[in-house]
Amino acid sequence: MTRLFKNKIERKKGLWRRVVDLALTDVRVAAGGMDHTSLEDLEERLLAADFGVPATMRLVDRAEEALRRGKTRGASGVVDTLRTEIREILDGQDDAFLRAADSGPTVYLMVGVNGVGKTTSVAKLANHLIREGQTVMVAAADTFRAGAVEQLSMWADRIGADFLRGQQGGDPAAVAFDALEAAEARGTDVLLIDTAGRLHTNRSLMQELEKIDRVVRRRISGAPHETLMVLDATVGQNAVRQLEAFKRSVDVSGIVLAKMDSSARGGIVVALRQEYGVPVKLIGTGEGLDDLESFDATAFVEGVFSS
Ligand SMILES: Nc1nc2c(ncn2[C@@H]2O[C@H](COP(=O)(O)OP(=O)(O)OP(=O)(O)O)[C@@H](O)[C@H]2O)c(=O)[nH]1
Ligand SMILES: [Mg+2]
Repeated sequence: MTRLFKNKIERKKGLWRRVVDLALTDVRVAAGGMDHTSLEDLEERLLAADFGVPATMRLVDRAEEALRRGKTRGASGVVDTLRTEIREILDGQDDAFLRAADSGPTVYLMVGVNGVGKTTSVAKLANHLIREGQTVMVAAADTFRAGAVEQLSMWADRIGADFLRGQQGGDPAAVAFDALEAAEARGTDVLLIDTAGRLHTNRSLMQELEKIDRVVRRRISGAPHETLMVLDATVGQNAVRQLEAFKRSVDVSGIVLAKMDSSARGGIVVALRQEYGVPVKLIGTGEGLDDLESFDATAFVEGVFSS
């Protein structure tokens, strides 16, 4: 498997500062003022920052253990322990890259619940790839919501992507199939398939998604090269439940964490990885085309505990 991104998506200056200030100041403050009596405080703040119960337990246990054994000397020791532990949770995260096909079109499937930012993320990613010199087709396999096809069509016009239109009310799996055929025929480098938002509790819509996935798998071996689940960073632990449910239907390979600009709880990145092993690959930092950045685990960990 070759890698698709030639360059890392540029991180905007100050983003990590913002993530840390918004999301993790409390955690940093708690860790910085750590002594034997404030483990509970640290635990509360980790939970509030959306680290989730398993990651929080793991981090608090380690901090406690380190304090008990006297391995660490007060605050800076705890900070070091937490930094190491979070880095370990995020380890192996190949943040900057998405998988690409060795030959033929690379296919990415974008999935998620309603309104999380799928279509916007498709546009942002397509825009980035076009700027890198790739030819890109976007397919509107959201035939359900009125206006969804037009929304993507407008983005495609604006960024210069090929566009494959689905019929309103038509079978989204058929749209995906047509798009695969067209991308192959035209020698397109990357095909991005946008899907309708669906609640993970709606069995028939999840079956529809499974069908789209099946069609893609049958038509092109190795595809989809990434199944990207878009999650809204502002919904907290709900995002973890959504991932859990979608993983039962499709093989989610990476996460696009949208709306990170409005989230006050960056620990969700750690929770998703700790609980389901799925890496956050991209983050959305606004509504504009340029508001997409690659997730950098090292910068994240440094950011969490730098002062
Ligand atoms: N602040 C912010 N807003 C975002 C981001 N990504 C998307 N949005 C906004 O979220 C809203 C929904 O975005 P869409 O891309 O239409 O979401 P969707 O998942 O395709 O929605 P459905 O197709 O209806 O399920 C829009 O108003 C977007 O501008 C982001 O990273 N930050
Ligand atoms: Mg959409």
